[in-house]
Amino acid sequence: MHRQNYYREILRIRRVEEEIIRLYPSDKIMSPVHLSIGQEPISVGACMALQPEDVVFGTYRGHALYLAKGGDLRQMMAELFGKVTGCARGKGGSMHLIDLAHGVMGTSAVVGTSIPQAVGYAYALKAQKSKSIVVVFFGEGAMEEGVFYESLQFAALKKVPLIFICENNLYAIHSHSTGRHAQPRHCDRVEAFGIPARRIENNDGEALHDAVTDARNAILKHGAGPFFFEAMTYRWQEHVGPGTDWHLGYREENEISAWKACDPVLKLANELDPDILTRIDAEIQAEIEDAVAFAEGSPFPQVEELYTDVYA
Ligand SMILES: Cc1ncc(C[n+]2csc(CCOP(=O)(O)OP(=O)(O)O)c2C)c(N)n1
Repeated sequence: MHRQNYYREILRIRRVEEEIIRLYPSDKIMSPVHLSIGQEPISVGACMALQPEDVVFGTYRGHALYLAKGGDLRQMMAELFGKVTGCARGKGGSMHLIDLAHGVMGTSAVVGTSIPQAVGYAYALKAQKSKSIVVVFFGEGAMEEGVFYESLQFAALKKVPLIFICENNLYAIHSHSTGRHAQPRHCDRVEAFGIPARRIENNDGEALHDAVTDARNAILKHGAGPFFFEAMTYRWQEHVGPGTDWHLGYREENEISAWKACDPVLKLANELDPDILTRIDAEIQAEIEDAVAFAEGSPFPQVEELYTDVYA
């Protein structure tokens, strides 16, 4: 894995979300935001193991995934601003990002819903004997949905070219995972369906990258699949919104220090040449300024568009 690119991709997503935090009080961003700061290594590590023709499905906490898979930053920013140039023509907001040209098939506000869609897509790829795979990302909260188990069952039965990635950030809104699962060993439960499952500790995007690379090879060369990875990670901000939530009392601020200690941004910054770091920072800053200016300068959708792309 190219570590400089890994660093750059993570930093880019973090700077974009820091800009969202900065802009949020201005009310220019027209939708709720579920920030992924802290969790970026998971999307980046996994997506760096994919090819452009592979596709991903995600959740409302989807900025990192959208950007890591190559989603267009201008269109994402315009979508957050509710502008017609946004990736969902300004009607979806932060929770409904999509960029078909780059294999981002969509993100959804409803917990668990993109999982069966990903299985169906992978089933279609298999029928077409395609040389690409599907990766679906979801939180550990989605593992409480019945549809998750139906999806495992069908995906395992049909051996679809799919990788399930559970981003386990320990919390669903304000409740800890241990208070929600009688059997907390998620991988054991998944293995019971006949799906190889592995837990990856410490927000380790590089280990996830290698695991996804191997899984992808096994799928495409040997018809293996599906696979499941539980990637342990941690959300630094509040569940929804631009702030932090330590004051709510459901988690302690000192819990974050261990996660910050394994944050690749700090770790890799110490390893890379300072001149390269400065250049990367400047390039990212310029790209973000351009995307915000694009969003600001774009029009809102016309009233006539209200019912277009509405199916019922
Ligand atoms: C079907 C459904 N049930 C409940 C909700 C409300 N809800 C929104 S986010 C969330 C927590 C999900 O937690 P997790 O899957 O762990 O993802 P995270 O937010 O931690 O990324 C819940 C229950 C919803 N959006 N959809």
